[in-house]
Amino acid sequence: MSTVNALAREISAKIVYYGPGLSGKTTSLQQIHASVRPESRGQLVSLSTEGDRTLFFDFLPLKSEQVRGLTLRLQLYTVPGQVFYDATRKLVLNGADGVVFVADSQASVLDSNLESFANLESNLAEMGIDLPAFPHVLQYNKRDLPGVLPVAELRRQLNLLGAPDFETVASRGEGLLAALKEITRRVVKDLDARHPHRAAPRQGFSGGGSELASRISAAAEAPEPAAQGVAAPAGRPPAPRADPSAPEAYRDRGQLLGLSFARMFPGRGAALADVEHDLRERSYGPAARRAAEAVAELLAGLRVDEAAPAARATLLGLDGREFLRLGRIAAKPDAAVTEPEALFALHLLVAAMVKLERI
Ligand SMILES: Nc1nc2c(ncn2[C@@H]2O[C@H](COP(=O)(O)OP(=O)(O)OP(=O)(O)O)[C@@H](O)[C@H]2O)c(=O)[nH]1
Ligand SMILES: [Mg+2]
Repeated sequence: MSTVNALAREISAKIVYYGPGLSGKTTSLQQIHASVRPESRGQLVSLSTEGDRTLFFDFLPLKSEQVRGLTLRLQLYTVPGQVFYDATRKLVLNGADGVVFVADSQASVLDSNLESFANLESNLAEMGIDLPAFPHVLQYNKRDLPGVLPVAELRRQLNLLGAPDFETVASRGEGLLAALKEITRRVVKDLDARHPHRAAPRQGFSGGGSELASRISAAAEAPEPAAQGVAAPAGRPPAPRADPSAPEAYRDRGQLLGLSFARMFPGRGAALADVEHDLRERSYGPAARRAAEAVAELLAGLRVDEAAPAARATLLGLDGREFLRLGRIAAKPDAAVTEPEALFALHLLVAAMVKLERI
């Protein structure tokens, strides 16, 4: 799930590599890892594999420095392609901001590609997401093998929505960064459309100031495909995606079961309810970032001359050290944020709201 953390001035987005078994998803992440500078990448983590086969997922965090002080963090995941791991695929897909579908170009596996693409569509639909309006691109992989299907045929069979598509040879790293660059562009544009009041991170990409983006551009050997009529993601309403399978109590975040600080602030507790929702879902990283973002917004709304957020926090009566700690927690990678830290973030948001009420 994408988040904007105004406090740490960073945006984080999740991109999932989806496709049938052995199509080259893990290889794609391995080669991306190998071709990005060490400063811009984290460790490639492969959770539970059996030989070549992914049993859970691979994870690769990437970071890009932005010109105007905004950092873009990408979290790349792969799903296990084998048909019987559908529950795991759903878990990994949950909260994705964009998908790279990795098809195997060999004629003998066309049916597996079609089955996997249909599986992607239905799993997204279960999460309340409509693929035509969701950022996605395709890789036609293994172009180095003899006798693969022509691209026109793959396009006709798999790319009915006219998404950007790329010929790739994942094992040699060819075409991967072009595909990654395009999905990133689409995800950021989509995020922009859903949070129009936020700072636009696209500047880093178009201006060439982003380390990752410029490396991606430099290494992108395939020309960008002509516009193929994908429905503009900007058409999606700026609302959080609903999960129709979620229990009723969670669907409406204002109606959380049990204890909720959000009820202290009738009509103004939406952000707080979102943090509490994340905590209940054990999404501690997003909870902490959301809380930090909400605190930053509260501080930004203070009518005082003081510009620095830390100074504003102190003026509001927040503990300066606690405020700094919140920033540090929110800047951590999702997986590193613990429950006590996320609860601390919630505490600080509640404290800020309580203090603001007294002004
Ligand atoms: N010739 C060729 N082989 C490739 C290419 N990409 C991947 N492979 C090989 O295909 C096999 C499967 O690749 P993986 O990346 O493990 O496939 P996967 O999609 O992660 O598979 P699952 O984890 O089972 O879903 C490996 O032996 C790779 O070396 C390619 O572009 N060309
Ligand atoms: Mg794999």
